[in-house]
Amino acid sequence: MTNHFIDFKNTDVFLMIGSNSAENHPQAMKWIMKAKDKGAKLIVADPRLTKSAGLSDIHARLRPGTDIAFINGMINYIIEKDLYFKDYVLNYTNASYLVNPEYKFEEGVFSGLVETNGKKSYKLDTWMYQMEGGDLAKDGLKKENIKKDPTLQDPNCVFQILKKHVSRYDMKTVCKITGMPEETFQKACQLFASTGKPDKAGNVIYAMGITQHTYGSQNCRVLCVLQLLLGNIGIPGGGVNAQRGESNVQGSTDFAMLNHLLPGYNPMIYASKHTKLQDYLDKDVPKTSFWSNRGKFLISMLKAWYGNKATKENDFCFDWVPKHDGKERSHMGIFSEMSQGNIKGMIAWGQNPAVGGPSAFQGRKAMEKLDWLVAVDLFETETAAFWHRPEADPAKIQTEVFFFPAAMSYEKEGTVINSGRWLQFRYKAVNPPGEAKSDLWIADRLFKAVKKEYQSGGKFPEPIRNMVWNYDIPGEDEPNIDQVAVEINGYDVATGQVLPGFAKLTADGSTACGCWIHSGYWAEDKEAKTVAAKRRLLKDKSGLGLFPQFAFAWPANRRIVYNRCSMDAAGNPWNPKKAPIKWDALQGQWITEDVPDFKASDPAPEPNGKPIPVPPDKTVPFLMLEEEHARLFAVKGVVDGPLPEHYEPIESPVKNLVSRQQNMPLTVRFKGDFSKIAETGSKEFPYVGTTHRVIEHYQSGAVTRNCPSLAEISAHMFANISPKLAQQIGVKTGDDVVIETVRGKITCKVSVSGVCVPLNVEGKEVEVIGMPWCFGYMGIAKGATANDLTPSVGDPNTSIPEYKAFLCNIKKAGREVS
Ligand SMILES: Nc1nc2c(c(=O)[nH]1)N[C@H]1C(S)=C(S)[C@@H](COP(=O)(O)OP(=O)(O)OC[C@H]3O[C@@H](n4cnc5c(=O)[nH]c(N)nc54)[C@H](O)[C@@H]3O)O[C@H]1N2
Ligand SMILES: Nc1nc2c(c(=O)[nH]1)N[C@H]1C(S)=C(S)[C@@H](COP(=O)(O)OP(=O)(O)OC[C@H]3O[C@@H](n4cnc5c(=O)[nH]c(N)nc54)[C@H](O)[C@@H]3O)O[C@H]1N2
Ligand SMILES: [Mo]
Repeated sequence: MTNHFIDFKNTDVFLMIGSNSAENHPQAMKWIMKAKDKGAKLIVADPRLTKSAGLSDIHARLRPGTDIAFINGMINYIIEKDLYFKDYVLNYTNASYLVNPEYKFEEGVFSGLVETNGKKSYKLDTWMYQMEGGDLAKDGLKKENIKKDPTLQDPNCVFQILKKHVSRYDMKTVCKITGMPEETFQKACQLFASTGKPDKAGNVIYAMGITQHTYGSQNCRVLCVLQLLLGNIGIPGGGVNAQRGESNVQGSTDFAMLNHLLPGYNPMIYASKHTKLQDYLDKDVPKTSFWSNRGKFLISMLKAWYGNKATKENDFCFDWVPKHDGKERSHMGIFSEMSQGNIKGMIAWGQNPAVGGPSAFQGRKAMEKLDWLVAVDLFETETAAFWHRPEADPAKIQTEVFFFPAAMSYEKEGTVINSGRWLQFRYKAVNPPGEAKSDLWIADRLFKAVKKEYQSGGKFPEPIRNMVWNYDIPGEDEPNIDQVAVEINGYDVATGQVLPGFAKLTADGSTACGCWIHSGYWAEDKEAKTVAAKRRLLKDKSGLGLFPQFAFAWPANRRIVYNRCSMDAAGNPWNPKKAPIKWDALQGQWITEDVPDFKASDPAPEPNGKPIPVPPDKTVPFLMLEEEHARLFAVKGVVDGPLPEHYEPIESPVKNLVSRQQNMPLTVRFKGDFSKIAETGSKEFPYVGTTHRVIEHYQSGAVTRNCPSLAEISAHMFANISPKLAQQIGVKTGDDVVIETVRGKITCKVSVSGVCVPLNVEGKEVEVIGMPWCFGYMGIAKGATANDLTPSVGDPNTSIPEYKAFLCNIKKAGREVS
């Protein structure tokens, strides 16, 4: 999130899109309702009438997978009616930048599309700016060197390119694609566009309805473009706010539980391009902007991992880090390899892919190819139990399965990071039952056992033997969690002293830091008499809900990122009533309630001298980007297009109306067991299926389906269908139905209500079927797994699967599915 939950109270209009906060993020909903009590309005864009939609002012019902059409249409409305925030757009975005005249967009395809060895990708050179002066290779995207047209009239300027691009998304076209009534579309546009004024805040809240598509990243991008045009980023009550998932999923991505990242969102090291440290510094450390510090973060991370062994002479042991081989190593990539017998063993640590993964039926079959499986979990999940699942013959499965019982979050201490980037330490409430141990304990013993094996040799023992691993407390069973925290936070190598924040990190090996963005969370707050992550001071001087001494918000305890944009160029707040920061021109100083997201002062010229304030005209709005202006047009950063464009989901009932390019050209696809896709407009599978969560169950349901009370109140797998479809197939609520896709079929109960209704898409009625994906064959409440139906195709930037839109058929159980 750019902002945070409490900040929602400052919002005037919410656009909740592809997120059902009332069920899945009740704390967010609490603050939304507080804002609503003060007159805020809520738009919910969702194919289903969710609990959130039930609380909305406008329910913008749309067909799954058509969000880009909807939002591009809204952007077109805003530009046509001149409702964008001009000062903001001109001063804080790249609207005025001129783009290479070779840039082209034709029939859904951007210039630069190439195909090598059957794999499509974009060459990015035609998406680049026109440069004047400077040397792109040497200076990077320095904004002074980029040609601009501040009148925004040049046909090659970003604003005109965007305007032309979205002009194809007129109301009629958008409504035909999305199935949204014109009146609803117009009302939603009007209401959200009203936040393009300096004193109004519009807030975009999104989640899995946006990301789980083959163009999920572009779905997120289009929301950013919208918010930039309305001047809604960096302001209280504004922002683009991803409602993250499991309570600590923010923490897991911060720590790079993703195959293409290192901790703190540094790019992964690739065998093909990084043979030595200098390659990384040359190729992946930008020449300008804040990220020019990346080398300090990487080297400090290597020091944290390899300690005294990491020296300048040996590239800080850069060579010891395992290198990515450039292949598809996401969840789907791994399961595809597994199905081909290329993976010997798997540790399923706090995950349940037998229920949660796409094409789960094929996924469970792939697991049979493993020699061994370790499950670290609270319960015997469907994954741990895959070898005795209903459809399998245990006698034929050779996989050796180990189960490590783990402690639940309340049974151990540690930090959890929420969607608002707050790191909060939690104490243990109760002891874990039986033999269950904390995940840290399990990791500690596992590492020590592996290290022991390497004492007698091994292929490449140095990184294992020399890894810093100093978490023992004499006489104690549990490893020293404080020591882990110090390593993550960063310390001075010579003195061992905890660092106050990432500004102190160096590239010379004198500092160590496991995850630079968290640096500062373990620093002492003298007033609170504890470290930042443990403090709970309820002080909110601004009244904006910033609570700067409650927990720690990464980076640098900043509560609202890009907060330079909450003021005009001269440092006057757009909305004086809601001002986290302002420039006091008389005194020549910044008055700050939040940590400035810009360089507010220069270091003192002499020891003990006061820092010198940097005046407003010397500050930049988006210091994380090389050009320091936000990208309406993305010259880099995404691989699949500089502007968001509507494509159909891989499985769709209709042809793409805006171009001849039916699908995202770079879609990640798989062969063999994971390749099955229904054809466009399939007669066999005429309905659009989508999956969602329910308040009673958590994720794959391992935790909640094992909880007797929750298992009782939500005991059955079901599908929501419209009354019209129910009549057509002859069912009523509670009947059993069979739902089938090209990949498999499931049997479940049907729920007939107005949650799903047919949508009028391109002149024909399209039925939507909604299914929760939380059921499986273990636990107290059992039910069919929706993921047996979902396709294994993914977004080219993130490889996230397309869980939210696919083709299916439905029949009353007992009748043949044709
Ligand atoms: N009770 C409960 N809370 C949870 C979880 C849980 O399992 N149970 N899971 C946690 C996790 S890990 C996550 S990631 C979050 C997820 O939180 P959400 O994203 O809110 O969860 P979903 O219900 O999967 O999807 C949200 C909505 O997207 C809609 N949708 C489907 N397709 C589309 C589309 O193409 N466009 C649009 N605009 N909407 C679409 C669905 O109808 C659904 O209402 O929730 C977290 N919180
Ligand atoms: N069709 C469809 N599929 C989806 C989604 C969707 O919207 N639609 N959403 C996707 C999303 S957003 C997500 S996040 C994934 C989730 O997919 P998974 O992560 O595979 O599913 P979970 O059920 O969250 O699995 C977490 C497991 O961790 C265990 N656990 C809980 N606490 C602890 C602990 O402290 N230590 C250990 N070791 N174990 C613990 C639980 O018992 C559970 O078995 O599913 C994805 N799958
Ligand atoms: Mo998630």
